[in-house]
Amino acid sequence: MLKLYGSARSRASIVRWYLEEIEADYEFITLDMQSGEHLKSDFLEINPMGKVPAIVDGELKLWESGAILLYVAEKYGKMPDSLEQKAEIFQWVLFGNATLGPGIFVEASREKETPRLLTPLNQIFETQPYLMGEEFNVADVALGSVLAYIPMMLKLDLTSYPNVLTYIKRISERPAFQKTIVQ
Ligand SMILES: N[C@@H](CCC(=O)N[C@@H](CS)C(=O)NCC(=O)O)C(=O)O
Repeated sequence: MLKLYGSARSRASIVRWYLEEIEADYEFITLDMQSGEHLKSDFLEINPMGKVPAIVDGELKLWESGAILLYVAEKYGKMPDSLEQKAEIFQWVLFGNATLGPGIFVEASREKETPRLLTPLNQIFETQPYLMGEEFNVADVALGSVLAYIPMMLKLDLTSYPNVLTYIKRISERPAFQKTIVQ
């Protein structure tokens, strides 16, 4: 069974959210990060960077939430068959983790990046309920978790982006989100 390593308030919740969405069998292994369990040799053998989330699935040890989400979607969840459609999912997962997250959560870039990044997202959600159209997929977990963490963690006024707010509400109401994303 797939083992997911993390702690309650960590990015492991994002992977958990997706595992619950697809009703995958997994074991959640809680590391005591306060006492530095993630920096001890047992865990460093899984992720030498000493960060969570990480998974062990058979022989595979994998870390970085985006890479884990894409692997899990391909193996246990739902991925389109065509490379072009897959590539669009890769794009959104990487954008969420590498551009949107740092753009908004790193204070130095927040003021400049928030309107640049949220305006086009607001336009996308004006015409469709999910990132890639009518159907929720793993890209919504990667990008949606970044968006959903904004009101939880920052005092940022999102009223200029009403469709983004509606999207955050829509994904937050999903049972798997409620079960896994700690508020
Ligand atoms: N980009 C990584 C970030 C991983 C990360 O920074 N995880 C934090 C918890 S949310 C962590 O393990 N911090 C412990 C540390 O840096 O010592 C991902 O998305 O997996």
